[in-house]
Amino acid sequence: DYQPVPEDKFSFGLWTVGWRGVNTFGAAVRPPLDGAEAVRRLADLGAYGITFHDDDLIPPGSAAAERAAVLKRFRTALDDTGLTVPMVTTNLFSHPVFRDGGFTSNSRDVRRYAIRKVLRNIDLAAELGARTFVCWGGQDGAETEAGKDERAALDRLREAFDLLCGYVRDRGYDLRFALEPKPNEPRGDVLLPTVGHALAFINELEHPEMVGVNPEVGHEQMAGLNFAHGVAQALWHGKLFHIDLNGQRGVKYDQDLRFGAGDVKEAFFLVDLLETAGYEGPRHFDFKPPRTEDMAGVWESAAGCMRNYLILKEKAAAFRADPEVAAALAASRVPELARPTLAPGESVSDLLAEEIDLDAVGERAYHFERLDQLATDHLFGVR
Ligand code: 3MF
Ligand code: MG
Ligand code: MG
Ligand code: MG
Repeated sequence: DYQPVPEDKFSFGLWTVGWRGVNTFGAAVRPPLDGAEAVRRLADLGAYGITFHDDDLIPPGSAAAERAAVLKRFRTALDDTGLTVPMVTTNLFSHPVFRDGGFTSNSRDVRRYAIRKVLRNIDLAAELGARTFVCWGGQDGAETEAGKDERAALDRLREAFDLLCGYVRDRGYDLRFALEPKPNEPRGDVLLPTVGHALAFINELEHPEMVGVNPEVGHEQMAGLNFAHGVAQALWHGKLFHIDLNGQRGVKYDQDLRFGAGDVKEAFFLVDLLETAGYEGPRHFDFKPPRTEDMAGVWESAAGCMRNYLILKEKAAAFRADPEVAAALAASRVPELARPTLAPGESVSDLLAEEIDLDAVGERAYHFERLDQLATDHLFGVR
C-alpha cells in the first residue's frame, strides 16, 4: 500500500539522492551517483520525474564529446523507464566565481557568465521537454550592508529575468521560470528571502506571466513562516509553478529532511491544500538523505518522501469527507469567509446604515480548537 505510481507526479532532484553528504564540517560519505542509475532507481520506486542542475549531470568543464556521451546515457535511461524531466535548474553557486552571486554579483563579467550559463542550460531544458526552469540564487545575497547595493541588485536581477524571458520567447520554447526564495544560507542574507518578496519582484518584470515561484517547505520555515500559508498565497496569485517538498525543524540551518519529517501537521495541511486547490504540477522532493545513511538508506529515504505524501493525502481526504468535520467547519464559520462581504448590488451606504450588536458579537467564539483536534485525530489515525 501507498505504492507511488507515475500519475502521482513525484519527482526528485538528481542532487538529492546524489548528495554525497558533504557538509560544512564533514567530508563526503557516499560515492558519486550516476545520472542514468538515478533514473532507473527512481523509476523502480514509482517516481515520474527527475530534475537536475546542469553540473549535477554534466561534470563542469566536460569536453563536447563527453557531454554528448553523458546526455546519451541519460536519455537512454529516460527512454527505457519512461521517467520525464519536468524541470531543469542551473548551478550558479558552487564555483568560486559565484562567491558574490550570479545574476547580482558585483562583478559584471560574472553576471554575464551567469546569464550565459543559464541560456545554455535553457536550450538543454527545452531539448529534454522540461516545462519549468527553476532559479535559486543562493549566493545572491550579502553578509554586510555596505558591500551590496540592494536596489542595484534588484535592477540586475530584473535585467537578467527580462533577458531570459526574451530568449525563451524568441526561441519559442514552452518554458516558464520559477523563482525559489530562501532567507539565508549560504549567504547571511539572501536576495528574495520569502515567497512574498518573490511575488512582489515578479510584478516588476517585463513578462510577469512567464515567472512564478518554487517555494520550499524548509526555506519558509527557516524564516519562521507558515509554509501552507505561503503556498496558499502563491496559488491565489496563480504563481505556484513548482514546489520543493522536504522537512525542517524550526528556525535553523536548511535541514532538507525527507518530506513528512519535520512539522508533520503543516505537511498534512500542505498536502490537503495541494490536493484540493487544483495544483497540477510535479510533487518535487528537494531533500538530503542524512549522512548517516549508505546508498540503501538513500533509497529508503526517497521512498519515505513519497510514502509520507500518499499517507497524508489519504488522511487529508478522510478529514474532508468526515461529516463531523463538515459540522465543525460550519460551527467555526469557515465557509462564511468565502462569501463576499457585500452582497451583489449592495453599496457602501447599505454598510453605513447597518448596526452591529458589539456586546453580542463580541461574545462569539470560533471553536477552532475542536476543529483542529479533529484534524489532529485524523492525522494521528484515531478517527
Ligand atoms: C538550496 C536549494 C537548491 C534549489 C536548487 C534548485 C540545491 O537550499 O533548495 O538546491 O532547490 O538549486 O533550483
Ligand atoms: Mg533548499
Ligand atoms: Mg532546504
Ligand atoms: Mg530547493
